[in-house]
Amino acid sequence: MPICCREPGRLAARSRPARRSPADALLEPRWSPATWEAVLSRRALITGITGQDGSYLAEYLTTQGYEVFGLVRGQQNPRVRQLRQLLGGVRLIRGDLLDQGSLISSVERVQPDEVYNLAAISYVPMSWQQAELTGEVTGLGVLRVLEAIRVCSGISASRSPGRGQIRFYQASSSEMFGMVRESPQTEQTPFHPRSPYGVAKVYGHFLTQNYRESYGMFAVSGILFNHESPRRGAEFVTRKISLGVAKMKLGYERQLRLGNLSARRDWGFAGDYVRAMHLMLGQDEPVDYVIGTGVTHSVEDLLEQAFTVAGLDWRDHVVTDAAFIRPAEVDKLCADPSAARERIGWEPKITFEELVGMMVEADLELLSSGGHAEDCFGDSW
Ligand code: NDP
Ligand code: GDR
Repeated sequence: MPICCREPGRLAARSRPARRSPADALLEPRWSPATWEAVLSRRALITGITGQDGSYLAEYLTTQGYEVFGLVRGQQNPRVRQLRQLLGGVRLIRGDLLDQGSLISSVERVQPDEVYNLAAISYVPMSWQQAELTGEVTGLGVLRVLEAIRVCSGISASRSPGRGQIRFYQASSSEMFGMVRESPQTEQTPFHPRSPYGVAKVYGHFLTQNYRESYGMFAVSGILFNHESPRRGAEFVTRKISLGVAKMKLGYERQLRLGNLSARRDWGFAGDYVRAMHLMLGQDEPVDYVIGTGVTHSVEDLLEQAFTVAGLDWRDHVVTDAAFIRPAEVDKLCADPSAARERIGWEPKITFEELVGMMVEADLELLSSGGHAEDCFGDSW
């Protein structure tokens, strides 16, 4: 007998947030009337809530009237206190993508309408150092979340989900395109991943598709290109540069050591990209989309822009260091986001120049007030 964790009539029993005005609705993306009705009282479970995207998504869904639950791992996760203080409305649940039981009991307890799987080992160079762990978390972790949803929904090969099924979003990545076969990349571009991280993401991507096809689950993947913000981890190149510029402007450091300056990426603003995740789950049919700006820049362009914001010349400060060169590089990525624009009405609002300016200004402010790189996560909430 299938295990069914969803209480009948739960949605009706829950307290509903106030209805939004028609004027608010005009500002909203293209949702069907059925989606509008359903969204009035929704619960979302986010894995990776302590990460960059998790924080923006939690904020965004809260403004949309959702009850937001976040999965946090570890006994002493340093970000838990920040999360509790700064986004009090979000409820935290202990769980780990390495632990199937914890995911089943999380889904069982929360009984979400939507699950966003953002948790991953997401730093590409680390995936060569800890390839097996990356496979376990970034790859098999997707299987465990999908299984938790399947088991809790009582779905089997012979029993498809009915109305009110849990909708699932998987954080797929442009790293799956790797050594690109065509440019710009669309939903049809074949994958050729160049890192253990990229390979694990391809597994999660195809598994999500497979659960959709095998069990009729509403499971989609957003193939997101690089997106950044003042909350970005300090190990990623945009934040490494914005922090480096701030340190040099304030006289704390004189040199910034980087790897491949000719790599090109399609960089956008994380706050724009979480709207795309939500939109994808609000459609009538589960469809995967490429999400990016359609504009590509090199690391050198990024340096030029960031140092100029602070009135500095990057050539006076940047040193290339072989320690930051990867065993296999992804040379150039550029999205073709036209399907997302035409079918779900998603468009980015922040340009590359605005993004870089925002990051450099935020780090100048952070460091001049005595803060540290990690503080940005909480301070900007
Ligand atoms: P971050 O690296 O900022 O966040 C990763 C999150 O995963 C953290 O909350 C981390 O929690 C959590 N996590 C790591 N391991 C586990 C585990 N074993 N169990 C539970 N949680 C775990 O990533 P982003 O926010 O930038 O990205 C979100 C997702 O989108 C990731 O899957 C990433 O691969 C993907 N992606 C990101 C893009 C980008 O440009 N930002 C582009 C395309 C895809 P903890 O605090 O405990 O470490
Ligand atoms: P990426 O982002 O690998 O694209 O993955 P990252 O910012 O790490 O690198 C972008 C490009 O910059 C080059 N680079 C450097 N990168 C870092 N981190 N540090 C350096 O010193 C440096 N010098 C040059 C890199 O070689 C690379 O070409 C991000 C992550 O968020 C993934 O989780 C996500 O899936 C993809 O974006 C889309």
